[in-house]
Amino acid sequence: QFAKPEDAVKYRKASFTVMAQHFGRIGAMVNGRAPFDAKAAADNAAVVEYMSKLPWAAFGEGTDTGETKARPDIWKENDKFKAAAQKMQDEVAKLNATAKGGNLDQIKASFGAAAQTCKACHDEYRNK
Ligand code: ASC
Repeated sequence: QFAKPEDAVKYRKASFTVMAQHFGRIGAMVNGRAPFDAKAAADNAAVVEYMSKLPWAAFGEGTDTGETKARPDIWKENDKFKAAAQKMQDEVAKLNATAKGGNLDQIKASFGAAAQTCKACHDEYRNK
């Protein structure tokens, strides 16, 4: 799938970067740093949901190398890591569904739940 481990590392970082960018645009609206625009929120949530599916294939065996903050526990307790990744994807899918409804209070709640799954995985599996 990836020619070199470094390619996998680059790919997963790139996909997280795009996801975080679009998640952050929703965050700005949710936190009042940007005006609420229901269409923009829904468009961004759709990108986030799509991107949330991509990084995981790039955490294969042997990709614990080079310029990465990924902690070895990802591979030592891979089932637990995969479950955490799935939880994020589930919450992000809910955020996307909520965003389609256009209700800011509901989007706030879904955004918070999704952000919590980002943080849980970072606390457990990402080096500072
Ligand atoms: C973001 C982003 C994350 C999460 C995390 C939530 O916008 O880039 O990694 O939210 O900060 O706690």
